[in-house]
Amino acid sequence: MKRRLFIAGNWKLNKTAAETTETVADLKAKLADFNGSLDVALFPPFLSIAAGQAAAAGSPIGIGAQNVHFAESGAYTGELSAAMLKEAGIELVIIGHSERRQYFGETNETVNLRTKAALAAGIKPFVCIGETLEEREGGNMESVLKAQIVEGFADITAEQMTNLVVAYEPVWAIGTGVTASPEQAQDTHAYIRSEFAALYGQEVADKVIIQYGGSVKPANVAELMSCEDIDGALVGGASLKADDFSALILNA
Ligand code: G2H
Repeated sequence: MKRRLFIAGNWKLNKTAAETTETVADLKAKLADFNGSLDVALFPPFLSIAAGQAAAAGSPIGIGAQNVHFAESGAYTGELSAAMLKEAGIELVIIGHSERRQYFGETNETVNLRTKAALAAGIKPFVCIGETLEEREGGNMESVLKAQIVEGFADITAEQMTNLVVAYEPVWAIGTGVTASPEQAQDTHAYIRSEFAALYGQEVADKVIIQYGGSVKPANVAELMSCEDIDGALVGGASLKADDFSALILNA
């Protein structure tokens, strides 16, 4: 069963509001004849989101945030709550990207708390999982992914699983230009889906959208998307220019 693809662009710490307006307007124009056969979203930095929303209005491009805190309010300097995102019209959020795990102390537990807070507010989480090169080469890939799934998705209901997106991003393929081969990616996606089947049953697991992320480009997207268990892409570098991202969407 092939699920509806979701192609999303994670802009990370790139693009001011003015640059966001320009790029989204350009992308919207380039997608004027897009047939809407898949879902598309961009995740600009927080302060560029409003510009992205305004520029994307009337287009199929969703605009989301790159993080959300789990508390409703309190002494959490620098964080934003799910209610604040929702009030700003944000309905999509990335949670637990490997850069958050690597540089900002994000753990499976905090990923789980953030995911539950987003879902409770009616915001669709894009929950990132993935192993490092050391973990893969050490033979620990499956145990690392399993812990990320069991701990990161604890208390998430079967119904909620069909309202979120999982992004599998092998850390060794992020921003490095190295992409997992379609076979490597498919094998790992199938493993991830089997872990969701163990937790929720095959019927639910078959509905879970699992994106691939890590150096996805216009030239390799079609082959990756043709794999049975790959349901979209979380794209970094190749989402920054409208030319590249529109080509990637149209090639998917
Ligand atoms: C992985 C990906 C986007 P890139 O981080 O989330 O980035 O496509 O640049 O490897």
